[in-house]
Amino acid sequence: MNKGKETVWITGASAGIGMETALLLAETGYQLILSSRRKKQLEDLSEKILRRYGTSVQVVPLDVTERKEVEKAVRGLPEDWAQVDILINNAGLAAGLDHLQEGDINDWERMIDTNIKGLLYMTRSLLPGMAERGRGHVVNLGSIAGKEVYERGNVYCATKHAVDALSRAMRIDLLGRGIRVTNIAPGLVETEFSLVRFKGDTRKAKDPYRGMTPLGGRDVAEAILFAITRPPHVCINDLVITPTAQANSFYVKRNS
Ligand code: 8X3
Repeated sequence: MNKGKETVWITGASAGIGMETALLLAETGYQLILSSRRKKQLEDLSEKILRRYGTSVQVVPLDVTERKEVEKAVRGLPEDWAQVDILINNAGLAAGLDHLQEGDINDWERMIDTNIKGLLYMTRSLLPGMAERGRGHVVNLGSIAGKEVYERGNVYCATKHAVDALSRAMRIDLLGRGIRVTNIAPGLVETEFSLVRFKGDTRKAKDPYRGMTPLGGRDVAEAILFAITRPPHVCINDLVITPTAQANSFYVKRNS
């Protein structure tokens, strides 16, 4: 399958789901703009893509929580890359797992700034171009935490509920503009996610995946590829993806 030269901008591309999506989409023939705060990792990924697939990507180091930086990055795209067909709002994180009354307000702000405001800054900057061209696709990385609320998930769950709500809102506001909006809601995916949530505590970070086979970033990347390769009249609204050993946020079958 070769989709030719559609341009895709992936945020949070330096690791996990973002990185796997970048590799899969490069292999499929998309032209990629890759963003993350981590310039070195992006450059390594860009070299790997060039080596493997002979495709050069546009590396845009960017903190999506910085509104002015986002606007400048979009304005500063080279002419050949300026028509972004698909935006994959992947940058996001969970920080902390505490009861609300003990929560760290800095954690809350990081999650709200990245998961909600960062997604909005990117989307607001790229949608006018898509609307003008009458075509485009926004893929938002939600979560099963955007479908249910679990103990200690409070603010993280709230941000992912916001992503879910914004995906639905975009589909309404963009109706008739030829722009598709897909919400991807994964369950347990083994990436840096847990290490970030538990602030580098490797023992705690392994616990959610204990005695079961979680999803990998590639599993989610494949679902994203499915959504963006549907014919233009088909919009995949919402994909909830869990490991077979997970029914929802509350039920996980473990071997030990
Ligand atoms: C990640 C899934 O279950 O850790 O968004 O909230 S979960």
